[in-house]
Amino acid sequence: MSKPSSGKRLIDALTDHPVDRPPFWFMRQAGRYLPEYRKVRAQVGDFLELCYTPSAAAEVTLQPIRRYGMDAAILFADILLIPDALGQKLEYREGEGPVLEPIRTAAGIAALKPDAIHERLSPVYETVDRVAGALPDGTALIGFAGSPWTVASYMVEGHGSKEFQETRLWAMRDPQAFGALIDVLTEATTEYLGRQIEAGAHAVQLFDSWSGVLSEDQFGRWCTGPTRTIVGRLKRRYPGVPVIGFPRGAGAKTAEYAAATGIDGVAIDTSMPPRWAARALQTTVAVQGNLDPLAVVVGGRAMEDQARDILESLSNGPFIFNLGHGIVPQTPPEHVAALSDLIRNWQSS
Ligand code: 1CP
Repeated sequence: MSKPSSGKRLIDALTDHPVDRPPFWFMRQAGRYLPEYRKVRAQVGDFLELCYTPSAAAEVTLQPIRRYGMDAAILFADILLIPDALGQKLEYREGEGPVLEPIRTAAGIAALKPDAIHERLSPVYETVDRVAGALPDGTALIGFAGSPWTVASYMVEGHGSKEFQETRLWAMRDPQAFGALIDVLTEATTEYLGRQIEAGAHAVQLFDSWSGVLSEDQFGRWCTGPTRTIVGRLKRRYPGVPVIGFPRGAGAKTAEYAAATGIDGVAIDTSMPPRWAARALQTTVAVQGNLDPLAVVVGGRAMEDQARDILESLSNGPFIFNLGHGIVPQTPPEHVAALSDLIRNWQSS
C-alpha cells in the first residue's frame, strides 16, 4: 500500500507519492513584476532591510500565493545573506545589483565569523515562522540558500559576473585555500537551512546559479561534493524534508549531480530538453522546470504551447512545473495568471 499523502502536492511530488496534477511554483515569484511588491519595497527602501524585516518579508512571500495560488511559496530572502551574516560587507546598489568587498586571500577567509551567523539571520527564521503559519494547508513553504560555489563566486568577485574568472583561477591555483572558503560556506549553509526547516520550511532548494561555468572535474569538486555534504547532513537530521538542487547550466553533468548528491528533486534550466530530462533524470529524482521566463513576458500561444509541451514531456514521472530561471521584472502579471490557470486545468492527453 502506498504511504498516505502529505497533503501538499509539492511534497508528494518530491517523495514519490501520486498527485492529481503537477504542482507548480515560479522562481522569483515575488518581485518587481508585482505592483504590490514594488509598494512594499518602496516603503522599506533598502533591499537588505526588506530581507531582514519579518513582517515585510512575510508579506511579499505571500503576495504571489494570494494572487495565483501556487502550490508553494518561497521564502523571500537572498542567497547573499550568508556572506552578509559571515561579516563580509554587502550592499545592493540600485540598477547595479549586489556589491561586496572581495575576499581573495586566506586571511580574508579567516576573518569571516561563522559562529555569529544566526544572530544576523534570526529575522529570516522569524519570516519562515510567520509564513508557515499563514499559508493555506495545501501550500508548501520552500526555504532556500545559494550553493557554496555560487555564493563563493560573489564573495570572490565582489559582484555578479558572467565568467567568474577570479573565482575559477583561485580554485584551480590554490584549491586548498579556496577549499577553506567552500568549507565555511558548506557548514554555514547546512546550519542556515536546518534553522529554516526548524522554523517551518517544508522543503529547501539550493540555488547553484553559476555551476555552469565549471569543467567536469571542477564541477564535481566544487558543486556536487559540497552539495552532497549539505544534503547528507540535512537528511540525517531531517529525513522527511525534501531537498531540491538547481545546478543551472550544468547540462549533461546534471545526471551525475542528481545521482550523487542525494537530492530529491532537480531543477533544470531552459536549455535542457524536457524529454531528455524525463529519460535521464526522472528515473532518479523529481524534475522541476523549465519554461523560458521570456515566454511568460510574451504570453499567449507562444507561452501556452511551450508550457503544454513541458507538461506532456514530464508529467509521466515525478514533476514540478516551474520556469527555467526567475521571472523577469517586465513580466505582465496577467500572463502569470494565465499560466497558473493552464497548469491547474491541464490534463494529460
Ligand atoms: O527589489 C529588488 O530590486 C531586488 C531584486 C532581488 C530580489 C527580488 C534580489 C537582488 N534578490 C531577490 C530575491 C530572491 N533572490 C529570491 C526570493 C524568492 C523568490 O524567488 O521569489 C531568491 C530565491 C533569490 C536567489 C538569488 N539571489 C539567486 C539565485 C537564483 C538566480 O536568480 O539565479 C542569485 C544569483 C541572487 C543574487 C542576486 N540578488 C539580487 C540580484 C539582482 C541578484 C543577481 C545578481 C547577478 O545578476 O549576478
